[in-house]
Amino acid sequence: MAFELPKLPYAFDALEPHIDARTMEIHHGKHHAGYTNNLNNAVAGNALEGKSIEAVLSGLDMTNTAVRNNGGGFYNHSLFWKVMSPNGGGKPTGELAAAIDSAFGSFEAFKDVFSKAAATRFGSGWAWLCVHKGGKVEVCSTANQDNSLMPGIGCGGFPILGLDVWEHAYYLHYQNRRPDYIEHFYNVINWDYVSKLYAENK
Ligand code: MN3
Repeated sequence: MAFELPKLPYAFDALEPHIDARTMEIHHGKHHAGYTNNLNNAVAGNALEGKSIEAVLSGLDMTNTAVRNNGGGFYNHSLFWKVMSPNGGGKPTGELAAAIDSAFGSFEAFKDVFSKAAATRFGSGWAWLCVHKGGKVEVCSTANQDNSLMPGIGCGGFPILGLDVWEHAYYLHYQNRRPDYIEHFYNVINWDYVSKLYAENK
């Protein structure tokens, strides 16, 4: 069974004004579609074919750049669409809010750490909120399409919130103003979904 590009769970323009429709259209229809096709080509006819994406990434030979880049791209974007919502924004509640307060002191302090991780990632990559077994949360960032499911990333735990800081994610609307894009991201975060991932993977 080949990997399939997941449908966007909302319209291209649903996240405006924070993320513009044209960016969403190209990001999903060209970039994510490209990672998906290239991943399928990279696993076709070898031992990785038919495995789940989680199994592919967690057992990855990191020198296999085609699977590393495209498997990461496939997984990361599949998560990215789901952690955003036109009804998003606000703050987490319940046990995720408590874990964030415990790790960072407050939601505002978490935002500072997460925004800094996203802003200071040089070149292309992602900022993450991850959960460790036991429930502790951690912020980190990775280069390119790497994520914390891959071996030896040094950014532990399961990714429950990811922010794409590749220029293709924001350049049409924000040009070089990555910090503005990061600030607007908080208006579309789907904390209900992030909380669900927290509960399932803590
Ligand atoms: Mn992207």
